[in-house]
Amino acid sequence: MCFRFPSSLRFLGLAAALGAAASASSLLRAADMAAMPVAAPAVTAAVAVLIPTDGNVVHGEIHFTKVAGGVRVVAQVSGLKPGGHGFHIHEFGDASSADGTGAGGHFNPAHEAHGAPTAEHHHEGDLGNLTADESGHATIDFVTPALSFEGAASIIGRGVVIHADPDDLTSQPVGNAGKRVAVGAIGIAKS
Ligand SMILES: [Cu+2]
Ligand SMILES: [Zn+2]
Repeated sequence: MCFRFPSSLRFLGLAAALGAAASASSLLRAADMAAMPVAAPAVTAAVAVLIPTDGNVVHGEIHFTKVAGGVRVVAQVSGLKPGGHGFHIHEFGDASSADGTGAGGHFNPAHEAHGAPTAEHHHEGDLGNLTADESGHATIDFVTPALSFEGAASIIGRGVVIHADPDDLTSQPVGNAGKRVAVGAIGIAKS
C-alpha cells in the first residue's frame, strides 16, 4: 500500500501533465491555423447588370460562367441603336459617373495592345462587338480562354462597358468605340 499510493498519485500527475500538454498543443495548432491564409471557395459564376449612362436607355445583363476551355460569356442587351457596339471589360466596376468614365480604361493586366478577342495581342477586357438588331436588342454567347476569375487577371469587381459605336478592333488604345452608353460592375454570382 505504502508503495502503490504514491505511485497512483504520480500516475495522476503524469496524466494531468499529459493532458495539459495535449491541450497546449491543440491551442498551438489552432493558432497556427488561424495564421494560415484560408482558401476562398473558387468563383465559378459572375454577373454584370448594366446601368445606362446619362441620356441613354441601355439595359441588360452579362453572365460569365466557368466552363471547360475558359469562361462562357452570355449577354442580353436592349435599348441600343441598331448596329455594332464596342463591348469591353474595363478596369473599374464603378458605374457612378454620369458618362461612364469611372470605369477607367480597358482591363489589361498583361499590358498588351488593344485588339480583337481572337487576335494574338489584345487586352484581357477586349470582347469585340455586340450587334444590335432593328429593335435595339443584342445577344451574344461565346466561350473565351482569355478571361479569369482568379488572381491578378480576375474580372471580378471590374466593369463591363457598352459603347455608342463599333470597336474597329485595331485603333489604339480603345478601338475608337466612342462614348459609353452603359456600365455594369461584375459581381460574384450564385453558381
Ligand atoms: Cu470600352
Ligand atoms: Zn482594349
